[in-house]
Amino acid sequence: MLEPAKFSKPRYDWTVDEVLEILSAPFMDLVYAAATVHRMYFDPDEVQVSSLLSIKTGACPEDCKYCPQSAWYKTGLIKESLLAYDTIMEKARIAKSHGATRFCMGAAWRNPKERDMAFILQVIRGVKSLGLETCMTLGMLTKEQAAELAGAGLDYYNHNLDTSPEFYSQIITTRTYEDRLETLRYVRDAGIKICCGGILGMGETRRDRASFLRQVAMIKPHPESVPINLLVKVKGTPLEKAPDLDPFEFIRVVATARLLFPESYVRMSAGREEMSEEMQALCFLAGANSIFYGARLLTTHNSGENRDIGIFEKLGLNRNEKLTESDTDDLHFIFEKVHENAHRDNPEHRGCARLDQM
Ligand code: SAM
Ligand code: DTB
Ligand code: SF4
Repeated sequence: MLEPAKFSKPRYDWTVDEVLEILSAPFMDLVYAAATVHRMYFDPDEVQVSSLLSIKTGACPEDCKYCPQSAWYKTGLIKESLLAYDTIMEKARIAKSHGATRFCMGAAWRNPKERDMAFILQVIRGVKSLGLETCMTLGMLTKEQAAELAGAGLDYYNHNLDTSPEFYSQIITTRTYEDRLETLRYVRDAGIKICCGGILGMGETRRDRASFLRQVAMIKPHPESVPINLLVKVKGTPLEKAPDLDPFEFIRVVATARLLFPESYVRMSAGREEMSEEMQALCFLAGANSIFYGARLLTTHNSGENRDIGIFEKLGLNRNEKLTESDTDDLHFIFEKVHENAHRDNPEHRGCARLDQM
């Protein structure tokens, strides 16, 4: 039997075998222990809600085999240069007015260029002035860039280890695991909170999943936020035909993450569109307490907002929040409008396929 009290304090010295043992415990035992530990630090009826925006889309030089934004694969994605400041602010305002407390911005870069930094810092200050927490994911950083982001008040930096060190080279060859760890060190040293997790369902073994979790758990102190993504299989990427992951395996990883990271937010990140309501409920029970809310993730569909409201209502989550169905209809409409305008304003996008669909 897993003893919940053994997980009440963060540990940084787990071995892969120990994590594998937790991950492989009888399912009910594992979920019960995770739910118990969840209650030690969090209100189990509260789920943190973040909103995600791609501020620079596609044409990324990295070869991450899961990613629709990599320039190496033909995914039909329309690339977009950096969005305008006003467009980003408009989307942040909408996200806030509809219940998001954190605004996460992603750029399809290997790393930010020096010439882009002033703009990025302006965006951080602007979004923060709305009273939102800010999160960015821009790729690898130098020590100096991390300090600049911290100076502008960035709250979180998302940089995922993605998988185990053993499996990593089958997924990405253009940067190393150590590169990722180095950026995470710079982020932490600069005083920015870390959001660091990975992707499940890329063909990795259970041992890889244990080894990945252990790597994240060696970051001291633990990342404040641990996103667990289920691979979104995008046509044209090398992983488009990856075998489906058993939903119970995903829940096991969420529960194990809750046990290893008792004080951190564990986010059910990409892939919720493919998950049943019951599976998501089990993830919440097993300690997931953060989601992305909104029509889109970065470039792919998110789980529908109306569906999320339904799940929240059925489970009695966030009872004091103001997410209503009419709100989300507005939200969806406004998001589409903003996106359409962003396209029309950009000469490169006139006549592009996405405009025709709008
Ligand atoms: N380029 C930056 C980087 O890689 O750090 C930031 C953006 S990148 C899209 C952010 C994260 O999204 C990746 O680390 C990966 O974990 C996740 N991601 C990308 N494509 C995904 C997919 N198809 N399914 C699930 N997660 C994905
Ligand atoms: C994270 O771990 N997942 C988010 C966020 N961090 C930036 C991104 C998910 C991307 C899913 C594929 C897409 O929409 O392009
Ligand atoms: Fe580029 Fe990030 Fe996608 Fe990798 S995950 S291809 S670095 S956008």
